[in-house]
This record gives sequence, C-alpha cells and structure tokens, in this order.
Amino acid sequence: MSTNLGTMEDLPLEYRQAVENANTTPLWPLMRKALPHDTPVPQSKACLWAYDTIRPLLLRAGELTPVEKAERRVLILSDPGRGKGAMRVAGPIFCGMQLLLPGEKAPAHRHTPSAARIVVEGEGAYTIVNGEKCVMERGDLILTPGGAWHDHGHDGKGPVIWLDALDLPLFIDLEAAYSVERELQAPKNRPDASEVEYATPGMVPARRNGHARPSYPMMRYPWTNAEKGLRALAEHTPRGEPVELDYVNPETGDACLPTMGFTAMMLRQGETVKPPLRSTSAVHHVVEGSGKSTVNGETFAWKRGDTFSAPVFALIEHAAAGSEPALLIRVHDTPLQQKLNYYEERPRP
Ligand code: GTQ
Repeated sequence: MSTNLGTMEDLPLEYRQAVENANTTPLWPLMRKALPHDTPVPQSKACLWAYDTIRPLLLRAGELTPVEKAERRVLILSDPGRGKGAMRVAGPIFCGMQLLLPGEKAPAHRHTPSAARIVVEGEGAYTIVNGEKCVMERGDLILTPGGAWHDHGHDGKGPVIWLDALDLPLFIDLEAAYSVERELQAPKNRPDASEVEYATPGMVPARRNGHARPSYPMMRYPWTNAEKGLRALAEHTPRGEPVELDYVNPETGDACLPTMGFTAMMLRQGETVKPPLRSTSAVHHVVEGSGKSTVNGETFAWKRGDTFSAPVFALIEHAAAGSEPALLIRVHDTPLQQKLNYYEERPRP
C-alpha cells in the first residue's frame, strides 16, 4: 500500500498562509518525511576522515589558538549528509579530534552530555575524571560520563591527539546541553580503577550489605587489555565469525555509558567481515593495521588513525589488508535505542 499523500503545493496558497499564520502546519504532506515506509531514511552519509588530513589541520590549530582561548581544541568530524559545519558525525553521535600540546591544560568542567575518548597519538597526557587520574595511552578508551568533572593535561613531549565521542547532538535536541566550569582537580594519588578494583577479569570488589555498586566504576579501558582479549578470542574463533568485544560496566555487564556503546573488533588477515544491517549509527576508528570497508557501495581504504562513519541500516563489509590483522573500535548508539525499546538487526540482502 502506498498512498500518494500530495505536497504542500497541492493546497491553495491562501490556505497555506492561513495555517502558517495560525502557527500550524498540515501533517499529511510531511507524513512520509516523518514516517517513511518500512525503513528509516538516514540523513547521515558515510564518510572517511583520514588522519593524514586531520593531523596537520589540528597542529595548525595548535599554532593559531592557545588552549586557554579554545577551552577544548577540537576539529569536529562533520557529517557530510547534514550540510557544512554539522555538529555531529552520524545520527545522534558527535565526534571530534582533540589536540593537547606539552604543558597545556584543558580546564575542568562538567556537562550534561557523556563523552568518551580514544587516544590516537602521543604519550604523557591524562584526563582527570572526578579526581581519578586516567593516563592516556594509545588506543585507551576513557569515559567522562555526563555530570562528571573532567580536565585534561599533558606532561609529556610532542602533541597528544585523541578522538572524542559525545552524545551532544541528543542533548542539544533535548534542549538539555550545558556545562559548568571549576578550577582544576587535584587527582587522587593512586592508579585508575582498571589497575586497582578491576585489575582481574571476572572479579569485582566485595561489597558489604547496603553498599551500592557505583554506576560508573571504571573510567579507563586500557588498550593493552582490549588487544590481549581480541588476540585470545581470535585464536579460538572460526574464520568468518566476528572477533568483537563489548566495552561494559564491570559491575553490571551493561553498556558503560547510557547512550553510547563501544566495541573492539579484529579483522584477521584475508578475512571479510559482513555485519548484519543495524538500526544504529556507527563510527569506526582504526587503532592498528590497514584495510578497506564498503559502506552502502562506497569503498573507504583506511589505516591507523583513520575514522569512518556509517549511517543506520548501512550495508557494510570490512576487510583487513596486508599481513597483520586490523584492530578497530566501533562507537554506536545501541544503548540509547535499547532504552527506547528499539534496536533492530536485519539480514543482509
Ligand atoms: O573534552 O570535554 O570534543 O567538552 C567536545 C566538548 C570534547 C571535552 C569535545 C567537550 C570536550
């Protein structure tokens, strides 16, 4: 069944003006735009952001704008499907590449959106989250949940660059986005929870009766652990089956942030990975290796440091190139959709 619902222009001009003057608008010409038949029509368009292109632009920003003037020195990855200057990468996800130079400090603040960082390059930087100092090593995933104080610093040499992912567009749509500033935090004198409370997989601190488990128990997911896990899983996973690990809250096994999810994935040499069509948007960041991915018929060749997006229900195929496996982190919005009692996977056509 496919009824032609007509267009706004089918209505007499005088009527269109009258409804507009009454601060109303007819639904029926907009019906299919709001509710297309059978499947959503994403506005987001797949895109690749090559690190070789972004890096010099970011270093230039380091010369042009001191961090005190920028607060956060970030180049937003702008979804080409939403016009120039879009403040999102795909669906409800914001991504940006952030630069911190030696000795710089990005001031402490907290905001309603949640954020996560994936370290792309450099050593010696840290993020302090609610007093917990998280060192930033390449590939680490570091969370700053909504409402958590965070500031970034850099005691090392050379630039440090990381990829930020935030649910900022969602908070903007909710008219709920704002931030509060404070002075820099004094960090606790101890390693982060991944090296203390959650140093052993499968074990968590014993809790006394009545002691609530923290909702954000672990802010840093070291890449060394993720890589070790992927390599172990790959050794015992038949080829063609996905080698993919979810980043979870170690206390509950749930997603580690309310709206965004993260997975680490390995593409083995000569293997083609064909995920199902998913109702979520995705951003893939290449931590190790090189390869190519086809998203809705468009092929992106990628290597370490690159980032590429995929809209909802995209037909995706990934393959590693060269003699080494490729290791990627995928950012997605499955936790958000599941909270709305929605998430779908559909078989590939
Ligand atoms: O590091 O706190 O990419 O507040 C955008 C907004 C990073 C941050 C972004 C932010 C931050």
